[in-house]
Amino acid sequence: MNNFLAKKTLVNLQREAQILYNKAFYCSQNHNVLLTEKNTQLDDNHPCNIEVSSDKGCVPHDWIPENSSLRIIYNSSLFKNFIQSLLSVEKIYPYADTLSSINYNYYKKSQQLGWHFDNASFAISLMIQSPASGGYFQYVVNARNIEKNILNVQLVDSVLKNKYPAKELRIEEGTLVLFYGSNYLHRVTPVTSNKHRVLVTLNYNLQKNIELSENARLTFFGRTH
Ligand SMILES: O=C(O)CCC(=O)C(=O)O
Ligand SMILES: [Fe+2]
Repeated sequence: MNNFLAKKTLVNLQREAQILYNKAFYCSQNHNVLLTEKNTQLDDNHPCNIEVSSDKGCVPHDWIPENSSLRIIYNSSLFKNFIQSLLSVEKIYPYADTLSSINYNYYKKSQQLGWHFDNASFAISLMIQSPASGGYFQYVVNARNIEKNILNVQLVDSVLKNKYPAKELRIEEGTLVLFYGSNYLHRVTPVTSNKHRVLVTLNYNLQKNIELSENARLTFFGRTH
């Protein structure tokens, strides 16, 4: 959804992102598309064992200012109702830990996110600053059906070998993006401009009192609380 943010809000959030920029924790890791440990039952070059790399900076929820527009959007019944009806779910809940609900993500020149499926079933993000070049969001729909425990291994294989024409979004600043992260294979291509990419993820759960695992918090935020 283009122009989800009003121009004035976008400008304020770009300023907020700039102020928080040096609070970001940078993580760089290799992982497979499933974000799991290596499966020793399978070959090293099986698509589920092939490693790709990801590196980005993250500012966790507890750094988001109390009066930030992001908190207003995130907590708003109007916004939550909209998401609930889109997803056809009863209710969505914030994370129970202090770090995981709203996150700023920073991708500097050459940083990227390798091909993966999310653990969370749906992803909601707001583009705050688009890079001048690179940093494109690419995706392949229906590469997995997690509800039925089906993975299209051949499709994943051809995507990883760059033999499949993935769809690409050049997301404009102020755009809200929603996708089924656990069923869409997706990545962010390396940023190639000095202007970095800044994106906010708005993270909810379908159940109450869910925390992101301590391991994941350490990886992405550099601390557990
Ligand atoms: O930055 C994006 O556009 C996507 C982010 C993403 O896929 C993730 O954080 O898992
Ligand atoms: Fe993702």
